[in-house]
Amino acid sequence: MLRTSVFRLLGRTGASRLSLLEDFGPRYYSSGSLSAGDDACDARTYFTTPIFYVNAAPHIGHLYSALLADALCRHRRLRGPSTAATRFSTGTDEHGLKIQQAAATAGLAPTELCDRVSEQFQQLFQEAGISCTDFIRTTEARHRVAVQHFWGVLKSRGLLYKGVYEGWYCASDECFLPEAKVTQQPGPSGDSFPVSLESGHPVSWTKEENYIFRLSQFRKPLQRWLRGNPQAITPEPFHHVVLQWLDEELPDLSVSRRSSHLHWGIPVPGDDSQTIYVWLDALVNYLTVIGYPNAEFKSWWPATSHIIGKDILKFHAIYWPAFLLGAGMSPPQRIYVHSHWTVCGQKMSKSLGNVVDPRTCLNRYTVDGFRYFLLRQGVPNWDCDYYDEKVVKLLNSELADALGGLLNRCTAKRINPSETYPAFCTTCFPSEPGLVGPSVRAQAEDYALVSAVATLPKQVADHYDNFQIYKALEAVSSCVRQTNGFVQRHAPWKLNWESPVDAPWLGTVLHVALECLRVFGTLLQPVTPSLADKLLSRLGVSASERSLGELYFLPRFYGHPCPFEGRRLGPETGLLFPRLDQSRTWLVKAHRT
Ligand code: ME8
Repeated sequence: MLRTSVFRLLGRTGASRLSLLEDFGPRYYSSGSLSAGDDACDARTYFTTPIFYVNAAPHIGHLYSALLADALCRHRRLRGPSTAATRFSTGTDEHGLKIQQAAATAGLAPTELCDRVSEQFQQLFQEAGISCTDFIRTTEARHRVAVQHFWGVLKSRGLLYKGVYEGWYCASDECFLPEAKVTQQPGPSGDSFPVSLESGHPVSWTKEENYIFRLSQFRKPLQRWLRGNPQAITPEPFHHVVLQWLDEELPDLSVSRRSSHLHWGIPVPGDDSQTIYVWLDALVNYLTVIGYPNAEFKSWWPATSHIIGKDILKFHAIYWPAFLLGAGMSPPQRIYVHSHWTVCGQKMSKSLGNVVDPRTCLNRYTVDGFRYFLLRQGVPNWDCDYYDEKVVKLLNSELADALGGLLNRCTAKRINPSETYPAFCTTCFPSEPGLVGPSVRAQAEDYALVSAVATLPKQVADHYDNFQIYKALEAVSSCVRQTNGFVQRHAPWKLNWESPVDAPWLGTVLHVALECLRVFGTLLQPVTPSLADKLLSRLGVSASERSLGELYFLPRFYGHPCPFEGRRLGPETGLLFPRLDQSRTWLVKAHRT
């Protein structure tokens, strides 16, 4: 649609055409709505990942959660106006029965286990380039203060009462389950034991006097919130699921456990015989990070985007907004939900021995390679299957061959001996398509390429807004293919710099291809930061020219000066992404045996 409109615009003649280009051209090709002046971008945004349980080492699913948040946050920063407008937190969830039991099984004090595994998450995230501004551990003193304060607010508003809770509890998922969500599973010796229908984890019967939260009061307010904010939960199917849950009965929720049973947690203020329910404790981390209960937290709340996996949707989309409403606060602005990674068709689990270690993957496929793979192949709406052959195939075809090959073709010394950004010739490639003349060389497909790349930043931003990062990468990849087709079609290696006829067109072909590469490099920064840096540095694009607000694609085509024309290319001539050897694909097979 945009392509048609720009052609309509370009189709006008004479002075009016020029003034229209002045008025509208730059907005069209500079990804106008993505730039610094944009209202949405002036506002602050606070991105969060879930905080990760420390009962076991991180796996690729955890890294995926963090990468999605990282890419969203980096993309938001690219839109400007300044990185100070974003905050990005992650951390570890260290209390509760699950951790208490894991420490006992490992023969460790809970603090020892927490320190050890929390450190593994921090190391992984550092290695993977997760650009978080905050890392929180729920065992920190600041968090205890925040949770106990939040509890006090709920109590003072009459939302907590003492009552007897009787029912199933799943320690692995740290949740209560109604009878209908429990089934019997046959054990190895023929006897059966009760498990959660959803997760398959064992459950046990509990009967305790606890503090209970009046969750049932919040069914209607939650429905109103979701119906009034259709984008609150993205992708849409998850929004729909939550509304369906809210059509059912919403019983009150037990929010504490007897301390004699659960000692590893935050005590209920004024009642040491009870420990605060780990999910209430964990969810408040999002407030602790931004300074709650001090008033400073208000500058970041509720401008919050939570990134979560589908298994913890109920906690974030029902319990958390209900707690917040109960405390007199607004629910978070957005909840982005993703699905899970399976391995060779199976759920990842310690007992199956198929857990994929993300640090091994980062070493094997490089940080940028593995980031690209997870974000390009991970689809939020459905589970995705991991196996090594898939990684090698994708990275070789899209990063090494298509993108790396394109860069190499346009910058290699034999084709670009002056190693500069060549000039664009408006006579060879006039802005009006369909012109004929002896020096006109551009063809219809070339105009299609320019139009596709010009609209790419907006398309990518829309995909980010809809939490479809894989579609953003698919769109970039498709434009890379189109650009390779452009270079192939005009075979610059057959043109001669010495010929006055060939030279302007040869320069134009390279100029257009480099401009496309500049757009790809800019748009890939949130996903493959080092690779994008290498690409942009090779093109001679300085650090201050890499934001979306600065992305004036192919200005010469639109009648504007191009700051890159004649500029020297960067000195780094190495491969952008080295091809991977198929024989490196034994990681998952090794796990399977
Ligand atoms: O749930 N594929 O922590 P967690 C993709 N502590 N994502 C996966 C996955 C997989 N195979 N397995 C897990 C918790 N995840 C709580 C959160 S937040 C206040 C408290 C994702 O370590 C999962 O969906 O079990 C979740 O988003 C995240 O990893 C943390 O899971």
